Amino acid sequence: MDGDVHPEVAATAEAIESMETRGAATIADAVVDALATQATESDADTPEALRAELRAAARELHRTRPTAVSLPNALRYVFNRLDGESVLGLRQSVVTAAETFTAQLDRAQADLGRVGANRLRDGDTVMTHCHSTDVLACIEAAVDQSKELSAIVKETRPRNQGHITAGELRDLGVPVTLIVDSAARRFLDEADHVLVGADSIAADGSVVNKIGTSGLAVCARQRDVPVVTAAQTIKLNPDTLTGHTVEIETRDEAEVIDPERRADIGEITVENPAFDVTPPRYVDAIVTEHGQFPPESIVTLIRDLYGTGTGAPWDEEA
Ligand code: RUB
Repeated sequence: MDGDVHPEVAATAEAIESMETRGAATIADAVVDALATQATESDADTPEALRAELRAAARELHRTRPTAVSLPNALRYVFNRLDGESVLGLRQSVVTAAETFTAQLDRAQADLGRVGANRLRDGDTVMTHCHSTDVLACIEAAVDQSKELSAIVKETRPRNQGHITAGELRDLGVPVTLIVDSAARRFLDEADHVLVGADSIAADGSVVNKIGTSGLAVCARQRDVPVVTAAQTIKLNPDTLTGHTVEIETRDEAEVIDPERRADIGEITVENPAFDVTPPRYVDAIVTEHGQFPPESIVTLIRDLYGTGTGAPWDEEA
């Protein structure tokens, strides 16, 4: 029988569900913290009872954003390290795993940034799509190395996250040219790199990222502009090793068109997929905290980091 879920775990789940806690790394961090709280605050008097509580807590957390790959990756990290014949030992294994995970996460973006910065030369122009903190980390590291860069920033309809990117690049002192998405091909001739983030990376090296990434990548390939994806390894999707596909979230159609305007137009269908899939042949490199990889070789990194066993250990009775 499953044990009680600590109120802080429930609060964390609620914050992720409402997107108050958002972003791959932030979600992952919150999830391992919540498991550590469950372990340390538990009244369980046997290891079996504590394991049941941890599974219940993980299920509560997992149901919030089942398609955010960093969430199950963080849960698996802790569950794969559960160890101990006593309550005390088991509790300590959760706390140690959570601390190690968080410490790795804190280092990952800075390490990734330095790898990505090595690709950028003084005087280069990068084209960006959407808003990715991993991409910004690469540019920031290059700026720290005294490289002068400029940026062409796609506004990224429908939510215009390009505006956030533009502001953050200006804070770094990088000159920014903001363009509408449909001007991307026109401006690719002035770009030395296309730099995008990822929400998820599949075992075949496909990159799931903000809608419009794949069209940009195809145009960039036609123009011989290298496409680089900056993605911490918590974005790697081990489920895709076993043939699972990545679910693409769709968002409210009101993001695309104002409901009144839509009513004026008459009977139409509006689609608003949040992400698209860029096949590996259009991606030159995936930059991670472990180095840069051709997309076709990312499967090896996924196996090294996550093993071949995926599944959901929090659903098991053992
Ligand atoms: C954001 C988006 C970003 C990735 C990577 O889309 O597609 O490129 O999430 O971001 P949305 P990061 O704003 O709709 O979530 O590098 O910060 O993890």
